[in-house]
Amino acid sequence: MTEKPKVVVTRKLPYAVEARLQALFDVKLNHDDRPLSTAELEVAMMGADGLLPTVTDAIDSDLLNVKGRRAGIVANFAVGVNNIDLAAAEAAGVVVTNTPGVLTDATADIALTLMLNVTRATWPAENRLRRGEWTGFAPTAMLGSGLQDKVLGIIGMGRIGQAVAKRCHYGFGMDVIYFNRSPVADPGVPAQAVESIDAVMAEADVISLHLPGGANNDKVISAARIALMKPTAFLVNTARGDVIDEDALVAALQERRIAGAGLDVFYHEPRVPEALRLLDNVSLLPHLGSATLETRTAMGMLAVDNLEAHFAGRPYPARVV
Ligand code: 8YV
Repeated sequence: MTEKPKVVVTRKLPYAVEARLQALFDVKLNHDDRPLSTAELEVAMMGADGLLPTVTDAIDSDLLNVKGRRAGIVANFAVGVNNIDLAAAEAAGVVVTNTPGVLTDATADIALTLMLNVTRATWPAENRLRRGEWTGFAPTAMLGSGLQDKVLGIIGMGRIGQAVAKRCHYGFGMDVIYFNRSPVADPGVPAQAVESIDAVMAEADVISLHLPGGANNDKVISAARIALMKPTAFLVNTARGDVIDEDALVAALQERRIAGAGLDVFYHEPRVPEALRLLDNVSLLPHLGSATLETRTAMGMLAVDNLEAHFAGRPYPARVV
């Protein structure tokens, strides 16, 4: 009997995924579910044929070039690959795969959750109720803003951007504008492409970000761009924290230069600035975009499909490098 390929899994995964991994590979599971140290990741790269990391594992050039590296594939448990140095992977001849498609709906749902939370100001209202401070119905108290007929601006009209646009247009009667760096043949929803990020920032009532993180988009939503927003506009981010200049956003929110923000991702996760946590015009979630059992299972299964294809020499379902 030929030996099974050895795979290291950096975090605890849904049961069905771990069961399949165990059936297919000689697998080291991480049941403590604590992030591996750099030294542990190095050992994994040297001793295993493949690695199944999450976005919290930094797969950098040192790791990809560690002396005696055996791993030929990094099958990321995420659609985002900003935790991996792709150029270094390519140079080192390491295959990188991801999990697109399967988390589109779950992430779009969280964007809508944040959008509704922040436009309807549900958090301060619920907080008031929980503190026992609700004194009863009042016609002018705790008023939010409606979404109907407002302009949704999408920055990054890929799968998740389109899924958010569909929900907002067909579900809430919003008009959609978007910016995408390359033309989108069919956004799947009536939507108007605009020429720049600045145009979205200036024209939209609710802006939802769906662009990749990493060096190319670092703080692309800059202080200057935040300053273009209407004072009545809201910003929603379910993409990556590093696409926003977080300090500039906090300042704009504190000074009420914009109406509010809904954030699922942060610049230095899991650290969320205290200044942000103290604001009542924000809704904050701890990176829940793909956090359903169904979605995390589907992500794991796709990562396993990628590993299986690698070791069988078949085409990869989702290869990035
Ligand atoms: C993941 C995500 O759950 O896929 C992504 O890019 O941001 C989330 O869906 C998370 O990154 C864990 O790897």
